[in-house]
Amino acid sequence: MKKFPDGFLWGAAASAPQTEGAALIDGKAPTTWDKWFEMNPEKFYKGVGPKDTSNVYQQYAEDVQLMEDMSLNSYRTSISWARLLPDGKTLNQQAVDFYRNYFVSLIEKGVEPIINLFHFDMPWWLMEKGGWESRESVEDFGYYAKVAFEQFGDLVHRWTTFNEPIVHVECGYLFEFHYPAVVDFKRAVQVGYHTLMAHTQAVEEFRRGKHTGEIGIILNLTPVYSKSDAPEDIKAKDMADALNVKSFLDPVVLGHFPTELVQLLKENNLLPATETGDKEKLAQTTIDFLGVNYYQPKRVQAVNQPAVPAKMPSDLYAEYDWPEKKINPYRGWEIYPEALYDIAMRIKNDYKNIPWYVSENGMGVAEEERFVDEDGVIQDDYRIEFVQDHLAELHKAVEQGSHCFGYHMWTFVDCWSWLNGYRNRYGFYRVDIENDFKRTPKKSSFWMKTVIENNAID
Ligand code: BGP
Repeated sequence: MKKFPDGFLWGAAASAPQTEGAALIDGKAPTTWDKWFEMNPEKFYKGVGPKDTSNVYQQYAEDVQLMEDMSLNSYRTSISWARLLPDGKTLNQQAVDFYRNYFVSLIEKGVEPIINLFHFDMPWWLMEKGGWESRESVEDFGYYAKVAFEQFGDLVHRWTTFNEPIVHVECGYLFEFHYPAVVDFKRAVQVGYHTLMAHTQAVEEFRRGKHTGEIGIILNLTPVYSKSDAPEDIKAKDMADALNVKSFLDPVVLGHFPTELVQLLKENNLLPATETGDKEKLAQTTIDFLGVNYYQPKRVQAVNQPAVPAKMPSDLYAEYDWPEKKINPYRGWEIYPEALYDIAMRIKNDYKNIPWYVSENGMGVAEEERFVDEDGVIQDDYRIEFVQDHLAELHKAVEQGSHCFGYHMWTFVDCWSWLNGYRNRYGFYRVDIENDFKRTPKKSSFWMKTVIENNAID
């Protein structure tokens, strides 16, 4: 048996916009997702938008009971900014009541709520004034964070500011997967910069309010591997790493930007507009703990014909299709558990061995109904193998001193996922969206319960 440390957090992660539903009731204002769906429903897989998602707004009590049945001791979700403060200023009491009831019911079942503030769900009123492109977003986010800490600080002791901030930067301003779907490297950098400053503002509010507990951020630390040891491939890897990993990791943990990133942005005319005092603020707001989402690594090689200045990240490095890679055939993503060990040791060696946890890991499967047996249970042995292999790598790193305090799967009940809708299923529980959102356990939920109760894997 490979034992994990006492008190290890075992749980699952989700987000408000992907699970709550109730998109436009009880005072909630629209987000970019609600509006985008209204404008272009055909962009969303099978035309399923953010309106219902997994109906957690109505069914959270049932889910919390299932979490207790599965012996989960923690659960991460987010607050919807547009629900809590529909116009950015006025507190929506119905939202306060909903979240307080939700968090209390988790706590009563022995499940610690870890609460995130922003998971790609920009309120529409803020988008209309430029979203993260506008410097005003920093103050607006700080105010929202302050209100959230005041309203729920007695119930929540682990807060995170953002989930995968690089994703709304690249998906919204480079790759057209999120609204406003523009393609502009310079604007993307500015959006990233303001997001980071909004994070520092929230950390400052948390500490100023003398709230108990800890504050952190959730980053997708996609490790980058180069095709070869040739200097040009290594250079491509370093650029990809500076843009995708160090860009957020260094400032939040070390309190400053990596010099190679500043240099890279300078050379390509991509430096963002800043304000006096930003640097000092970064240095003063380093985090207490880190959440790490890991799905698959990034493999890169040098580009054939670099464009100077770079118009897109693909002018700086090219994706590399590693011939030996193992693929999840049901989602197309690479499966490479060894990267979790590499991440863990990098945090230990280069990032002050800061306390961290796996805030998302998981295996998406398209058309998962095909694995249902005659009793209605999805036989997801592929997911069990996936988790087992990742936990083995994590365990090795913990044995070697990496300060990892938990492991969360994406996700608890199948949930809606942006333009992908319900295409890729990740949950321990299947959700039947055509049948009153009925939850049915998958085989992995029984297996995971044993892991949790033993605090160990075989
Ligand atoms: C992560 C996000 C989640 C979720 C997950 C699965 O990056 O934090 O919100 O969407 O990816 O993604 P997908 O459903 O596209 O497979």
